[in-house]
Amino acid sequence: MTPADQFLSEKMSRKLFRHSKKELTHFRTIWISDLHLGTTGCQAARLLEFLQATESDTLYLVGDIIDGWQLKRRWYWDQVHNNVVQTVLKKAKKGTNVIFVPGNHDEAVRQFIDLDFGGIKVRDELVHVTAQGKRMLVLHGDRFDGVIACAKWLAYLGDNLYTVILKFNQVLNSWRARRGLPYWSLSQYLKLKVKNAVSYISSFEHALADEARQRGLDGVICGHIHKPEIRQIDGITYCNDGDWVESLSALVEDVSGELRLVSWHDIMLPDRISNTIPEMALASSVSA
Ligand SMILES: [Mn+2]
Repeated sequence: MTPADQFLSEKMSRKLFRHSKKELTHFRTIWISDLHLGTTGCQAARLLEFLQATESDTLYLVGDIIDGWQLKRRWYWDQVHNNVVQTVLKKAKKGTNVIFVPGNHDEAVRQFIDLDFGGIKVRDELVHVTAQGKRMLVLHGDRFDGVIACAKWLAYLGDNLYTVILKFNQVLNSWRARRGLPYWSLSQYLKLKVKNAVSYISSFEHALADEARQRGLDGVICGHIHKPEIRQIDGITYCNDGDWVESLSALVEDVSGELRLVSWHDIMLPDRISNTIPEMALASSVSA
């Protein structure tokens, strides 16, 4: 456990004390996805706080829960990751209807579709009916990636990586110049890709809304692109529950059937102002 983890878990114990049983925030339904447990990117301590401070009749795990792709390359698993899994199992045991819709990073679980274990139902996709009678398609969303899938990762380029790319660009072009080749801007190329990433997000959202429309449903609930969102697309309600790497967000349905996004801040620090879900960091220096 790193000092940072230690700090978070101590903070968590204090929060748990504050969120004694009757203070649990109750929702009819909670959707979370893209936890990426098994990677250092997963904000497991905050996720655990969220899970322990909330309760729901139904909890949907909308894919990319355990990152099998990353775990194959590099094992990262600590006590907090264990606690997250145990907390979910305990919820299932205590009567929460837990439904796991696998994503592309936990596609190994897809062989268990339609099976139940430890009280958790594994389903490929399903229709959730809200308390207002709205019929919502629930699925991870990777099926709609299409050929432009890789472009989205460029949207996550941070400033540091951008700096590295600029340096690499210089080296590359001095090499090209020595060979009499014309200047070719890698950074220009990547900027174009990031613009494509923006249009990727938009086309992803439209593709999912279209799918719901074609099936005669009222809306769709998905994850995958790590961009929390609720919006109307041509009369279809598009919801994305975000992720637990950057946005620390969940989609929730209250008892009256209203859907909304909540962040870790909203639940754990409701008295603080900074409770807005951050826009996905489309590193301004890159996209500008
Ligand atoms: Mn995914």
